[in-house]
Amino acid sequence: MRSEDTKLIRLEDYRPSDWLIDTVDLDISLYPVKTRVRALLGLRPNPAGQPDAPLVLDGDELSLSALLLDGLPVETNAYSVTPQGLTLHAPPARRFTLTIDTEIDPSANTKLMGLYRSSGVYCTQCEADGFRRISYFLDRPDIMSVYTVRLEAAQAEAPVLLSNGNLVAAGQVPGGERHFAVWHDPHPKPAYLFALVGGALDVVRQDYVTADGRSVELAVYVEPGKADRAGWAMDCLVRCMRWDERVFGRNYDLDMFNVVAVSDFNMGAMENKGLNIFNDKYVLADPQTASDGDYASIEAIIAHEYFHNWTGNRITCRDWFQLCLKEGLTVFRDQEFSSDERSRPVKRIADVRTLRTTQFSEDAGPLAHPVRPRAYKEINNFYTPTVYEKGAEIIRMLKLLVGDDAFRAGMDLYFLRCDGMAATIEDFLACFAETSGRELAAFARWYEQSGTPTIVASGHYDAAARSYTLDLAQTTAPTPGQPDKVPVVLPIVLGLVGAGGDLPLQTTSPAYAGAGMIVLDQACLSVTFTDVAEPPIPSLLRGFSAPVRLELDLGDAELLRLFSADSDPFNRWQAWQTVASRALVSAGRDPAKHDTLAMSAAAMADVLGVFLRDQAPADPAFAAQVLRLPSLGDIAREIGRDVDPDAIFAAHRGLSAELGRRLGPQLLALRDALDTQTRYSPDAASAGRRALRNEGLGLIAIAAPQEGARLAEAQFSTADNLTDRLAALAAMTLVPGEAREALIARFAQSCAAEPLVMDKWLMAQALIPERATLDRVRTLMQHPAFSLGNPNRVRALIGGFAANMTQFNRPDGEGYGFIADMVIALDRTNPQIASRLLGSFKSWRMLEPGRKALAEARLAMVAQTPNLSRDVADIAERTLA
Ligand code: B3K
Ligand code: ZN
Repeated sequence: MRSEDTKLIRLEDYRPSDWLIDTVDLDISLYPVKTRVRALLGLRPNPAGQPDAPLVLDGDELSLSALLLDGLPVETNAYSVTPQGLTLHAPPARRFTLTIDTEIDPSANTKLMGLYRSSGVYCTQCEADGFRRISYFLDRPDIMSVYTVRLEAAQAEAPVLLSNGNLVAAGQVPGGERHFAVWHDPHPKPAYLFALVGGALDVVRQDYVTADGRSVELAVYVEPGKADRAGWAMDCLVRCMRWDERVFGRNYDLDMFNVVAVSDFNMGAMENKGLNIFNDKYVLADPQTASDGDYASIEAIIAHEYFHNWTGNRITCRDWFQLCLKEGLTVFRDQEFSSDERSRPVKRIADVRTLRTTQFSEDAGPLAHPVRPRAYKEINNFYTPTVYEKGAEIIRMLKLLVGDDAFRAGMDLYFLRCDGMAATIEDFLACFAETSGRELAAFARWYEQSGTPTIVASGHYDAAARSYTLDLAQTTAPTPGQPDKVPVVLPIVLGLVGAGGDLPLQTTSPAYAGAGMIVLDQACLSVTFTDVAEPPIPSLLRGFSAPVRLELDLGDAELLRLFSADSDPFNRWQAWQTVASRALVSAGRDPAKHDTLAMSAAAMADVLGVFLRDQAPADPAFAAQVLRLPSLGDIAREIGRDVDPDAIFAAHRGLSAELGRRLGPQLLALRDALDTQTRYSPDAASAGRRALRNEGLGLIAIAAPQEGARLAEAQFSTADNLTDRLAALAAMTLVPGEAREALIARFAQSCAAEPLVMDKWLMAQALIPERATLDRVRTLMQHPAFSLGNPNRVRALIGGFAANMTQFNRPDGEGYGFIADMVIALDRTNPQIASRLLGSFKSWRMLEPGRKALAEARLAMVAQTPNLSRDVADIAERTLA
C-alpha cells in the first residue's frame, strides 16, 4: 500500500476558501526540460472565509525559484515550501499580489497531468488537479480568476502558441529565435480550465457567426500533414454550436474557439475554456482511418466539450463532489444532440447498452458510489460511468417529471441565475422546483443513493370489470456504505398494448401523471386502469424512462408480440433483448439447459426471420441493434453469482450459431440487398446499412466458419472504408486458422503507419476468445506499433484484453496476473491509466469460487505493492473492501 497516509476528503467538510484570486497573469517560457513559469496572482481575503488565515497554496512536484509579495522578495521565515505546497504564514489582510516562479520539466511528465510534451507538442491537462503541477495555487474549482497568459517558445519548435480566450498580442522576442503570444480570457474560470498548447501544428479554420451576432474564428489544430482529417470534427462543431443556440438558447462567448488534437491523452478530451484539447482519436477522421463508430464518437465528444462551455465553464462546480452537475448534464446534452442528428431510438438503445455494460456493472460491485459521492481519496477515480451516464439519466428523468416546458424554463433560469458561479446540485434543482412548482427533495435522492433499483411488475386483467391492475414494487440492493435503501422517484412511461395497438389509458390513480406516465415514488404501488377492452400486454419503461432493472411477469410469447407490435421502438428492442437474455441466462447458469437454448433459438429465429424480411430493410440501424445479442457482461450480471464466464460464452456462441444457421440465407440476401456500392458516407443511415450487413456477417461466421471466412476475406478486399474492413477482421478473428493469420497480417500491412488504426488491429486480437490470446498479447507488446507510454495503445491492447471476458477470467488466473502486473508497471509512469485498468476487476465478487479466489489474490498483491500511487491504492482498497 501507499506509505504516506491519504486523506479522505468529505463533502460535509466543505468550507469556502479564506482567500480569493481575482487575476492570474502567467508568463510561461516553454523549454523541453526546463520550462519557466511566472505566476502573478491578484489576491484578497474572502469575506466568506476566516480572517487572518494563512495562505495555503497547493503544489505537486513543484520547485520554487522565487517568491515576491507586492513585488518584493518574501523573507524565508515568512513562508514554508515543499514540492506539495507553499504556505504564507501571515499574509496581509488586504489585496496584494504574489509572484511565484517555478520551473518544470514537461518532457519528464509521464503522468500527462499538468504541462507535458506529446510527440513534440506542449500541452496541458489540468482537471481535476493538474494546475498545481504548473504553479502553486488555490487549486479548487470555486476559485475563479481572470487569466492573462504570455507564452514564449522557440519559433522552430512551437510556431503555434495557444491559450484560453482571445489572442491579444504576438511577436518576436529580440534575438529572433523565440516568439511570444499573449492570450486574455475575460471570463473568470477555475484553474482546472486553464490550458496552453505550443507546437508545430496544421490547422483547419472556419468563420462562424453566432445567433446573437458574434463573429467567431473556429480552428481545429492537428499534427502536421493531418489537416485533411479534421473536416468532420469542424463540421460537427458547427452543427453542435447551431444546435445549442436552437435547443438551449446558448451562444458562444469568445472571438475564438480552438480545438487541438494530441496523440498522448489520458481520456477523450477536455473542455478548457476556448481551447478544447482532444485525444486525436476523437478528432481525426477519414473513411480509411476512422470507423462509423469513430465518426459518431467524434460527433458526440466534440459536442460534449463544446456544450461544457455553458454547463461546466460559465457555470462550474463548487467542489468536486458536484462533478455530476457539469458531467451528467453535459452528457445529457450531447446525447440529445446526437439523437437529433441521428436516429433517436437507435441512439437511445446504444446509450442504454453502454449504461448497462459500464454503469450497471459498476453499481453492482464494490466500486458502486452515489452520483454525488460523499467522500473521496482521489477525485480522478470518480470520473465514472455513474457520475457521467447515471448522472445524465437523472437529468432525463427530471425532464420527464417536470415536462418539456418547465425543463427548458428551468435550464434558462439556471443559466441566468448561476452564470459565473461555482454551483451545487441544490442550486441546479432549485431552478426546476421553481419553474415546475414541484417539490424535488425526494427526487434528489437519486444523487445520494447508489445501486440500480429493481422494479418488480405484475399485471392482472379483470374481464368482468374490464379493468387492468398493475402492481409495481421497487427495491435497491445494499451497496458499499449504504446497507439500507429508500425508495427513489421513478418515472415509468408505459402503454397497454392490445391486438390493434395501444389502448387508451384511463385511471383515477394519483400516481398517473398523464401523458402515459406513472410516477412510482414509494416502495410499492398498484394502479388500476379502467375501460380496458381486452387483456393487454404492458409495455413498461418506454424509452427506458428510468435507469432500473425491470422484472416483468411476461412470457416469451407476449414479449415476442411486443417485439412486433409495440409502438415504442425502444421497448420493441428491449422485448427482444429480454427474450434473448432469458435464454442466455438459463443456459449460462446451467450448461445442461443447452437443449432449451436450441428450442428458444428456433422460436426466436422464426420471429426474427419475419422481422428481417418485413422491417429490417426500412431501418437497418435498428435492425442491427436487434441482431446484436446482450453482452456477456450483461448476462453475467443477470446471473449475479457463481458466474462461470466460459458457460456464458458457450451459451452466447450457441445461440448466435443457431440463429446464424437458421437465418443464414436470409442474412446473405440482406447483405446483398444492402450493398449499395455507393461511395462511403459517414451519415447515420449509411452507417446503419453497414452495421446490419456486418452484424449478419458476424452471425454467419459463427454459424458457418468457412463461409464466414470467405465472405470476410472478400469484404476485406473490396471495402472502400475502415468500417467494413474492421468488421471483416472481427468476423475473421472468430475463425481460427491460417486464413485468419493471413488477414491479420494484411490488415497490419495496410495501416502500419496509422497508429489509430493499428490500435484497432491490436484490440481485435486482444479480444479473440481463445486460450492463446494471452500469449498473443504478450507478443504484441513487443510490436513496434505498441508502446506502454501511450494511453491509446495501452487501452487498445491491454484494455482490450481486460475486456475479453473469457480470457481475462481464465480459470487458471493468468489473465488476472497479467493485468495486475500491467497495473503495477503502469503505475510507475501514469497512475490514472493504471487505476482505470485496475477497474477491470470490479465484477470479481460475482465469479464462481475458483476464479473469485484467484482474482482476489491478484488484487491483494496489487494492494500490497509498495509505493503505489494514490489512484491505484484507492481502487485496490475499495475493490477489495
Ligand atoms: N472534464 C473532462 C474529464 C477530466 C478527467 C480528469 N481526470 C472531460 C469531459 O468530461 O468532458
Ligand atoms: Zn464532460
